[in-house]
Amino acid sequence: MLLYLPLRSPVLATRCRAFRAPTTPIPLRPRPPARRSLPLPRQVKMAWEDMLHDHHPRSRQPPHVRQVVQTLKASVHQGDKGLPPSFSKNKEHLQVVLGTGDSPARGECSTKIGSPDLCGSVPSVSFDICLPQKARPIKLNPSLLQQNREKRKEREQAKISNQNMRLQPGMILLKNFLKHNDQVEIIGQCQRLGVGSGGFYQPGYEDGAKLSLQMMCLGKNWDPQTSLYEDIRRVDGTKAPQIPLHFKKLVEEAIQASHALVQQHTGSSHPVKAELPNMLPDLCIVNFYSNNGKLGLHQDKDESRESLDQGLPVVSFSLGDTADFLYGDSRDVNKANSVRLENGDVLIFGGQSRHIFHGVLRIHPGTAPKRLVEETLLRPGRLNLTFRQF
Ligand SMILES: O=C(O)CCC(=O)C(=O)O
Repeated sequence: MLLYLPLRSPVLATRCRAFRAPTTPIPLRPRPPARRSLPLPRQVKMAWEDMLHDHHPRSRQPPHVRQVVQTLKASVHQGDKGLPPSFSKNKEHLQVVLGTGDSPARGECSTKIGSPDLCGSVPSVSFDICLPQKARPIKLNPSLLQQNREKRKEREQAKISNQNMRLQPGMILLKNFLKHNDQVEIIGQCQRLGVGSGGFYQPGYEDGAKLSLQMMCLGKNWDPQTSLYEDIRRVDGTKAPQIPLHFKKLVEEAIQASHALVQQHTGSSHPVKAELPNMLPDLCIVNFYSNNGKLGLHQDKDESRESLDQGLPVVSFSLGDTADFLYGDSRDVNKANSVRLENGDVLIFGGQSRHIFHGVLRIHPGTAPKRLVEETLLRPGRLNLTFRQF
């Protein structure tokens, strides 16, 4: 905000100039960041320059460039003030931050300007959930000792799957359900889809506030601003990629495993599908949380009336770092229960748990299995996929 003051206060700036010794360099205007590994596209550059010349008439600009200016200005203004701690998924309560905590590292992103005709032109930045290949450390063959250690770890992980839990009616946690090869496959697919059209972006609202995560939707796009599922993403005019068949298969298997667990808990005459109905996913929201990512308490209630009324479950896959997941009957964080979601875990909430308030309180950095990170180059953080049926 050092940059910002002189522009907001032209009178002050003039006075300073009048009283300073002539040799003192006067910071008349801020400069764009000095270290840039990619040239800024022309429109973004124009927008940046326009922001610096706030007081100049903007009528020469087309509306889509004006919108970029507004977005940039919003980040400068609000980045300083801080934001209310939470907003909803329908704007009021999703945890949001401004700034680039979740943005790709410098030099690892590509900036694209969306089509102004389709979307009103907010620039989107493609995000790669994996580090570039060149960052991959040279891998030596593991020693026998290391191999044994890894095998032991895997055996211990397998035991964890016996810790499956029925957290409450309709809410099942399957520990370490996704096997290593499935995890590698999911991360690979999400990476490929995520850097393509309709891939990861940092979603936000018209006032410039952003969610503190990167998001990609499969099947249809979910828009935080409108709370609607749509064919075309409003911010850049792209279509959501399809849900890979392999993902659907894993969802089906997870629901079957949950039914078995419900049966175990409730006895043989209990109709398991009444507690946890079946679901055929046609929507998936993929979130990537970096170390400081979070998501405020909210309900998932933008699916169709029939889907919600029938309590068709949300199936959630967790990969990478561990998260503290909150859930409860109200939006009050202090009254919420907390459960750790670790790499490979699948959480299912349907039936009478379909409308729980839930969110992600924090990510535990460095908790992802080393082997998975080495193999996939997944960035530090957590990948979450939530499948739903519209
Ligand atoms: O990341 C998670 O575990 C939860 C994601 C979520 O609540 C959502 O996408 O609606």
